[in-house]
Amino acid sequence: AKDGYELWLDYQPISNPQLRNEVSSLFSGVYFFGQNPTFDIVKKELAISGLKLVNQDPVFRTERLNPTKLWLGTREQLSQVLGLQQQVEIQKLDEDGYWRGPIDFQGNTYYAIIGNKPVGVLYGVFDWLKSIQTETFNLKSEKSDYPKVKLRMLNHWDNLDRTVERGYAGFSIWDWHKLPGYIDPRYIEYARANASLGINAVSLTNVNANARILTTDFMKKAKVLADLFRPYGIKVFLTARFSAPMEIGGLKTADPLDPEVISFWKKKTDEMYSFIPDFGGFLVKANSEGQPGPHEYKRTHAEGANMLADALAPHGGILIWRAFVYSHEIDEDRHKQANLEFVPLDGKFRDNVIIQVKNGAIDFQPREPFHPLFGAVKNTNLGMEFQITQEYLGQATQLVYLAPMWKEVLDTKTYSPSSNSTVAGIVDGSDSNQKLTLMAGVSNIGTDRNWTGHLMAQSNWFAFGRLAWDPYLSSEEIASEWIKMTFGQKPDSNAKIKEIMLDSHEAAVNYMTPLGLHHIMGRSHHYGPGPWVEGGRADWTSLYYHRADSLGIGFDRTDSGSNALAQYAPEIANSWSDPTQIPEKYLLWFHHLPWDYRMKSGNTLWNEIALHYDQGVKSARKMKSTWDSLEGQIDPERFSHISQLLAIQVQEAEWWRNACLLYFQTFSNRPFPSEIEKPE
Ligand code: GCW
Repeated sequence: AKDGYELWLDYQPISNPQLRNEVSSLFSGVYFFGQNPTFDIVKKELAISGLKLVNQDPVFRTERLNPTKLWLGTREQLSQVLGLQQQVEIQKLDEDGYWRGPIDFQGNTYYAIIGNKPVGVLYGVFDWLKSIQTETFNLKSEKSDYPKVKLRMLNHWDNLDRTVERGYAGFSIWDWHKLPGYIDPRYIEYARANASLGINAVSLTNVNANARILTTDFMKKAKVLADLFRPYGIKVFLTARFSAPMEIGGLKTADPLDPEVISFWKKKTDEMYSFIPDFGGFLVKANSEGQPGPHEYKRTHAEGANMLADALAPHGGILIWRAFVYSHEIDEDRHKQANLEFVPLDGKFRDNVIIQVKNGAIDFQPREPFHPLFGAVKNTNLGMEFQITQEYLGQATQLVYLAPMWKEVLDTKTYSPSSNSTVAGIVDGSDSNQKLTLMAGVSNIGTDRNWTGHLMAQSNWFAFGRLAWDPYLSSEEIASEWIKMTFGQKPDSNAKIKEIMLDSHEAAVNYMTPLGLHHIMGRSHHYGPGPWVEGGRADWTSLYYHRADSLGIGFDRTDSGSNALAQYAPEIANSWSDPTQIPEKYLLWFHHLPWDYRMKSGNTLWNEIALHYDQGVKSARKMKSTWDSLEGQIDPERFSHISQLLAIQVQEAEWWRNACLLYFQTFSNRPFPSEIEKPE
């Protein structure tokens, strides 16, 4: 049954006869120029794919010359058969890069897949298999590629008891209870899927961390996973709870400048490396949402982070410190807090520290302007944190393809450090010159048979991996790849699936939070509308964010309000301060405007809001009807799974529209435009 367990690695039989012949011939003579654990994995992948694609076991030869057809190895291993020029070209690719293409040698032509390191061979093989699945493989042409970002990382928010914070696909796949003795086969499938995208790092545990993960017993468990993942090129990171010295170390303080605390972390880190010699490092959430941190001891984020970074440095480890910090004491506008705390520390972090910044300043909203830290610091390594799990985007019930949302942020010009800089350029180092680069995605993976709850949410795991590899790919090409790899070569239905995916994010923004509205979801679960949520901590209420009153709606972040806009480069601050110049999709994020404010369309703001909500519902219905038109063209299991979920999505789009419009109408006191379906 097509239940989604195979992800995008469900190699469908090749029907194109020429392609089939070519691939079959390559599988008939495979030669590896060396041996190592990563090549063993490549062999396994060739065995799985050969059988499925061309119904043939690969033949592994011990002789490198004819009748061998497919050559695999590192640049160094192949040096005797490669021209000098070619070796230089391959060496120029990043250490994780690969080259594949035909090589003429002593009168014969071989197809070679070459990496600078064994993992590059693995990446090259996955790319080659993808080209077969997407029918773009050309035996005669060359292809080379390398990742633009160094650390391409999943962040699991998985607790040790297997619950998952903001997880909607079952329990955690890490069975800590049965580790280290029992190895769930799923660990391997997980590593394979990540390696197929080039993901090379995972943080296994929740950023709301439990100090027990740093005890010897748990290190032994984590070691098993690290050993399994190593040949796939994946490094393990763990979250470090800042108060661990008190909780598991018996100390009275966690002050980062205290010698006993320093020595606790040094010993813990050394112990970690005794189990996992290539341990990636720690990921830390500190002084945010009640998590412990250096501020308790009047120390800065830099003092906290550097202390841990120093413990990791002798082992080559990396310390990732999150910029998602907020507390009412710092500023009334939560939007400003990360910059207020981190900009003064620019240049004070060690070289092996990366500050991991969410894509926007509030919190993974359906649409956010980019985080103003990008461009505001010059001497600090910044990494991107995206959320793959759809906390604020219908969770695992709604189909929302997230690549367009991520691309919107990555492509935005920051105008700093230079006038051409973009967020992507800062993240990949091309505009920021930073060497240590990171893109992290908060995982949407769980024990559900299809991994992600909603089968279509697999595309978000996939898209994250692809963008971490290359932030300049387009949402559209990523969608095309994923659809072909997931549903096979069916041009008509694939075009429709792509249309659904590419429309889905704008649809969700329209029926949830159009025109810059944000954080108006139900309290704490963040599912469904809750613009009326009030009471308790101000920045956890909806009124704080939408500020609707009888005069108008929106959060004034210009200089007449919180002036968060001043945290952006002047080019942005100036144009976005003007409601007629700011892209209207961000309007109410930065401006409080009267209900009768005239939009570019000529409509009043109130009518425009209503039209957007209504458009969101219409788009959701269209997604559903387009999908339903595919009945009979998609296997019944996946057809029905997605069709049923889309039916819920339509209902929920109506729920969002009706709830928000009826609620906002109590302030606007205006009728709905006649074109829209009357909310009730
Ligand atoms: O998005 C919010 C979530 C919290 C999460 C926090 C964070 C891990 O609602 O569940 O906690 O962000 O990113 O730290």
